[in-house]
Amino acid sequence: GDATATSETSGAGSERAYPVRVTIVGAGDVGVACAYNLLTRSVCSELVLVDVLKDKLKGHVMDLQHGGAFSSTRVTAADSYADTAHSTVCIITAGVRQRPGESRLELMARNAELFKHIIPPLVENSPDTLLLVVSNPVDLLTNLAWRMSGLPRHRVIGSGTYLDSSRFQTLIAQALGIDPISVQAMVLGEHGDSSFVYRSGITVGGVPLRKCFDMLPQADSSNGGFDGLVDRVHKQVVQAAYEVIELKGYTNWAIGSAVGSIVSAILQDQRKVVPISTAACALKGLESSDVFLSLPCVLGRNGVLETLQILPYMDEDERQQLRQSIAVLEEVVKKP
Ligand code: 6V0
Repeated sequence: GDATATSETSGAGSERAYPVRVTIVGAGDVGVACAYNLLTRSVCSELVLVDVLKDKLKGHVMDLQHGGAFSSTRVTAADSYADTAHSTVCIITAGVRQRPGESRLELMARNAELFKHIIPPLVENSPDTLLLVVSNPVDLLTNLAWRMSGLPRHRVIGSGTYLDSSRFQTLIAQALGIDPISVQAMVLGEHGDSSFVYRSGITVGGVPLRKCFDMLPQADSSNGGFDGLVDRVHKQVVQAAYEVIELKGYTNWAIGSAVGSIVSAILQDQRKVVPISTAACALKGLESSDVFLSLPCVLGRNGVLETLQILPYMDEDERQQLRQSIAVLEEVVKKP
């Protein structure tokens, strides 16, 4: 780990070094799963948790602190946003969940209201921070957080379809009888119903899956072969959250793993290529778009170092699906 390294200091000319501090706003089921995943990685020296429910916050922080003999990360509960000062990364998992019958737009309105109390004080105390939005609808809220924060675009990201991609890789691997880590695949676009699989880019051990499909242990050439499997698994991915929520009430462990991986990539300047929510205008050909959605990004200490220019490498129907995902998000943004 790199837990004792110092973060960039705020303000030019400042000599003071600060610990590598990561703040998580929202100590609900998702926030706590993110905290636990980060603790086990020992990538930061300090983890600060913020929540409006003070007793629940205190209980979670005490419980996490009691594992102190097994982790080099110190966990604290913030009394106020002043305690989050000089955070290298701020993760936002605060937010209400959808009520039965509530539209995404209505959820957006409620969570947008909440962000007014979160983003300004966070950025005021950590002017050089990177924001990682997890709260849903994640693409719209990442866009909002960027607008409210005044931070450059490359320093505001959303977890986006990184989780969907892991779900996809895992389910494809299960179907083929191989290890998920050996499957490279990206789900892109909106973290939601209009997400799509970058199917021409799916590889197994570096070989395009479309080409090596029949050679894999459990590949079933009936049922539409490669395309049939991709379609079925993508449907399962879109349904995954609804299914888990039906069974246990919420999802948290997989998103916690995804967030742990994103934050490690940032703190260790890994320059890892990940599908995360970013400004679509970074893609040549989409310069006029003002939405955020998931595209493959090179992620490092300064946030999004590069958005991969994949448009020319996409099949025409994939480009169409990307435009469709953008249209869905633009529609919501435009509504008064
Ligand atoms: P939860 O368990 O209700 O936790 C939310 C927490 O936020 C609660 O503890 C609240 O007290 C807290 N909170 C509310 N307002 C504030 C505020 N102003 N300041 C600080 N804290 C506040 O919800 P859960 O943790 O299950 O989900 C949180 C959000 O993550 C929701 O919007 C989910 O929809 C979203 N998810 C996003 C995922 C993704 O892939 N992007 C995955 C799972 C959930």
